[in-house]
Amino acid sequence: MKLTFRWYGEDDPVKLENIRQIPGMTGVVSAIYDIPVGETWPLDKIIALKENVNSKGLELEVIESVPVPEAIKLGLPERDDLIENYKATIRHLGQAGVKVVCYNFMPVFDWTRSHLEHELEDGSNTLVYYKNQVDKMDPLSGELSLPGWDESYSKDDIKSLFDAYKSVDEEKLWENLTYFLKTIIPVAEEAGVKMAIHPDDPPWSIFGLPRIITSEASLDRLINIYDSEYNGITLCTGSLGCSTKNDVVALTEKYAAMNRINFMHIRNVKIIEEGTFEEAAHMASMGSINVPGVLKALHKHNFKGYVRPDHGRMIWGETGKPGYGLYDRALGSQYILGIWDSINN
Ligand SMILES: [Mn+2]
Repeated sequence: MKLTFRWYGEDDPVKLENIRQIPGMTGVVSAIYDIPVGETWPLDKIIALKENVNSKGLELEVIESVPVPEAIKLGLPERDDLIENYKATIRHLGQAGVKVVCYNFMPVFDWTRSHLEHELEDGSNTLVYYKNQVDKMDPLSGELSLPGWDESYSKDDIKSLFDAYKSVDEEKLWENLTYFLKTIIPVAEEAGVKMAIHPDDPPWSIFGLPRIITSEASLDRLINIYDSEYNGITLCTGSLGCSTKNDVVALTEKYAAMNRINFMHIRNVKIIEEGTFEEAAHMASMGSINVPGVLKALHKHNFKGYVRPDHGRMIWGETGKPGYGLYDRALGSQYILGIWDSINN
């Protein structure tokens, strides 16, 4: 496996120089953040990003994410033009040597939590999802300030988005994903860029919006839409594993054997009860995820792909982007490498 670290560009308080000093780190996972969703990423901007990363001794072989515009998820008439732009972005990424693109197909909201700075017993801060609190939130009230959510949406924007999704149930969303993948994957194959869908986080419907990448059955359905290793998965242990319905070790074993895991996100969550969880340190005993079991499954199938420590807690007084501090993710990466080394030896 190749160990990587998510980096949010020059504005990230975590610097490339810091990441370079983490033992075993081969590269960063990043994106271009100043291009509006739906527009093609220019080749020269991608190359500039890559050269900057390479100049600090790190690789840039994974992009997370190239966002999928809502019009594609909704199946609106303008989707064909937007898919053309997406194809052009994939071609440019391939030309710049990018090997994997992580994306998701979640309507309106990306990952969702009730709090970003919940204090744990040891004084660290973590992201949590308390079902009773999220259930009380009303996105149409105009007062929703969902932590981490894109606040550039106005109250009117969100109302019209919710209206638009009234005619998109799960089956319709699957149709729109199928339409997207059948057009995109042949281009990804040509460009040498493996697509890796991120599961919905959390893996259940929120605010009445459809969510479809939530379980083994849905991952099976996804990979069968287009039979190619370029149509693969980001297996995120925390996103899938915050539901007791998903056995992440079994899922890793299954999709690694099929060569459909193009990217691994490894993190731990502590399930309080179904629908409520707290993110935890990577060490298995701190939460509900059998991280060593996941790594053993990858090792058994000779996994050569990219792995990154997913969210960490905020520790040692660090401030910054919730879930994406330096210290706890660095600790997590060493836990992952320690397990990997001990399996190897
Ligand atoms: Mn993830």
